[in-house]
Amino acid sequence: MTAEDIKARALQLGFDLCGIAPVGAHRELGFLREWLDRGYAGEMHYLHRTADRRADVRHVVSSAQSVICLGTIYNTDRPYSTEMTGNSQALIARYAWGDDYHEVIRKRMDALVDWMRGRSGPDFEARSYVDTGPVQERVYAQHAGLGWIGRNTCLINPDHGSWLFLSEIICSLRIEPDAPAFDQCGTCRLCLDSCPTGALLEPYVLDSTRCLSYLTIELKGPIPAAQRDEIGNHAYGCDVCQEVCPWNAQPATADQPGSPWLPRAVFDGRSLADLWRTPDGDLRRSLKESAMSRAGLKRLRRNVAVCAGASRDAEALSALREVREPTCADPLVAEHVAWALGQSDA
Ligand code: B12
Ligand code: SF4
Ligand code: SF4
Repeated sequence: MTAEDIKARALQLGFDLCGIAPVGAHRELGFLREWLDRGYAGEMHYLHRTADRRADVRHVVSSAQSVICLGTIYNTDRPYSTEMTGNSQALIARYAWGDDYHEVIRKRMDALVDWMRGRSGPDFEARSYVDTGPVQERVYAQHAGLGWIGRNTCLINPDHGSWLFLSEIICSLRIEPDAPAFDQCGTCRLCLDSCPTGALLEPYVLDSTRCLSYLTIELKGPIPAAQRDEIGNHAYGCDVCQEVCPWNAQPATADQPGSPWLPRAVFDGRSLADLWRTPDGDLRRSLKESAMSRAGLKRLRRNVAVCAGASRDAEALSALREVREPTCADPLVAEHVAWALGQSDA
């Protein structure tokens, strides 16, 4: 089984990119420790707990020789948040619009591992991850030639842009590696200059505690009061530092019929007011098996409430006053509603 055989099979299974990285002490793996020490992980304690394993995939699979890196395009042809005028739309990061990528991609990887196992000896060992494993996915993807880690810290493929899910199979086979991708950011710094919160402190360095993606998705408790105004109408995640990137100016899309990444109706171009007025039951059904299921309904309502206050959108603020679905009474949500209504009076 050659690298070419594996790549051909990966494309047949629905992956858009496949490359092979060797295991090794790649230079970029070393940045994690300092990043954690500076407090940039915020409350994502799991990153501290697993830092030793993240330093090298051989701490995850001791017999590892190669990392098969896979990229899946999730973009669809909806406008970018940076192209929208006004602030009444509920902005939801495009990775979260469709089905839960963890599940969709896990099935494809399982099929690839089974296929490889059928062609390998009894010593074959493999472990596959999509997003949630103790692996610095972008570093291996860069060393597998899938793209480079840009100044916005995202992996950018020169042909497809950065709207890519990454996943990987760490395996015991010695497979011919690809050449690493090289940095093509040049003199550009659009992402750094456009980030609404200044979370990109310097090229390649992101402080999660200032990133809207962290504040609206990862943070479980209240959003710090001092940061609420910066949320604007970003109701779930943020795409700004990728939308402004020239490599995403003519992005590839996954728009074919039946694509799991097409937006669910509830999240497709809806206003903050519409989203808030949607009954809990409908929201729960739409969140089920979507990428947004992780953060859940309360955090979504918390975010929409903050957006209403931060954007001072009159319709969204009226919706906040009128709608009394059960989750609106949750203490976390209610406190953010009170804050938002306070902004309208200010
Ligand atoms: C924690 C995490 C987050 C955190 C922190 C993000 C971050 N930049 O670290 C938060 C919650 C903020 C986040 C946000 C998002 N995430 Co996220 N996240 C992760 C996760 C679980 C770990 C990332 C990690 O290890 N961070 C630690 C720091 C040290 O890494 P880093 O910032 O990437 O820094 C690297 C480089 O910048 C470089 N570097 C650092 N300093 C320097 C200095 C120099 C000089 C050089 C040359 C290089 C360099 O080396 C570092 C090595 O890792 C990965 C999945 C995984 N297991 O890898 C997904 C992952 C990175 N996220 C992903 C996505 C889609 C997002 C969002 C787009 C979601 C959204 N729309 O809201 C945003 C993008 C924000 C952004 N600009 O990164 C994708 C990215 C796909 C891609 N094309 O890159 C991943 C790979 C998940 C996946 N499997 O698809 N995420
Ligand atoms: S995702 Fe948004 S808030 Fe986070 S670094 Fe990028 S532009 Fe800034
Ligand atoms: S916006 Fe410019 S600097 Fe930022 S990642 Fe894209 S090319 Fe690199």
